[in-house]
Amino acid sequence: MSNPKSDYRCGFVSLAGRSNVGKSTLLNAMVGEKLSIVTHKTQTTRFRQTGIKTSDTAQIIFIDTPGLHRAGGRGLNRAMNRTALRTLSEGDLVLFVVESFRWTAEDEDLLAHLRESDVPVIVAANKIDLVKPREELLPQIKALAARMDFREIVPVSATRQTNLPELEKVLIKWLPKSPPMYPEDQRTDRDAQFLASEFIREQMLLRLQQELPYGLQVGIERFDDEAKILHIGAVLWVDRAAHKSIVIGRGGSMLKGIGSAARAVLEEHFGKQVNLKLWVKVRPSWSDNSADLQRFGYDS
Ligand SMILES: Nc1nc2c(ncn2[C@@H]2O[C@H](COP(=O)(O)OP(=O)(O)OP(=O)(O)O)[C@@H](O)[C@H]2O)c(=O)[nH]1
Ligand SMILES: [Mg+2]
Repeated sequence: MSNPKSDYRCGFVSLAGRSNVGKSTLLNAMVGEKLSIVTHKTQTTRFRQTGIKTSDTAQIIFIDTPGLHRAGGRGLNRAMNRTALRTLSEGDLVLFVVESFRWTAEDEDLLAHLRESDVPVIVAANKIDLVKPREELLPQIKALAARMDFREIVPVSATRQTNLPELEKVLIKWLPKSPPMYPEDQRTDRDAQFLASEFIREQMLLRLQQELPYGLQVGIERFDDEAKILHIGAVLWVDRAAHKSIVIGRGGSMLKGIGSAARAVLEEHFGKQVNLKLWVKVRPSWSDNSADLQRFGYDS
């Protein structure tokens, strides 16, 4: 690392918040690279993901988590909530992401956990681009400040990239003094196969309707990185036999659409031609089976 100065700061920032507030969007915007998948649907993030931002003065390691949620008693929901809550105590700081204009019972659930923890909490009041008129923002921030003794509250818009340098400054201020933990050019600690499976799952979430996405899982079976072409073979798991034909679609059209969109994203990310092969398989009720959950990499 080029900067051996003793006042260098480095640490882990856990992103916490209910589903859909914009945690993953914020991670990508802060790191400047798409590492965590984003959709308009709830419960998009299912696994812990990291994003590393390195500058001359600090290295911030963001940990993205599944949104804490009340819905559903399936093993999958419990596993996701476990990941979310465990990550809270893992960080040097918690970045509590909320929608600046909306406070719900699930925000309140998370607040109860944050009150009990010793980790300093900074709030990112996100989606300020949706606050209209703009004068509404100040009372919203005041209402947030009254909920807990947060270290700081920073209004931001992750999609418009508003106020992100300010947020970065605040985070660095609260990080411990430490040399960097990762090489300067490393953006995440997850491997290429994990990213590939997530990019494929993102395209399925975007294309499939309603309940179906929650029973989807992607398993990488082949990942051969040759000089000019990357061969990826993946199984798209569904948890009900009836869902298999939906994912394949009429004459294979849905699967083709998922495949070509995913291939474009993968080629962009890996910077080379991708040969992508997808299969659909049924694993009945995997989302409520602890052995299957473990096999797919969920918190058991
Ligand atoms: N208008 C607006 N939309 C945003 C902003 N940040 C995120 N979004 C949108 O909010 C939706 C959810 O974003 P995500 O980043 O997937 O939210 P998340 O908190 O990671 O959600 P889970 O992974 O389900 O917990 C997406 O449609 C984003 O485009 C923002 O600053 N402004
Ligand atoms: Mg997310």
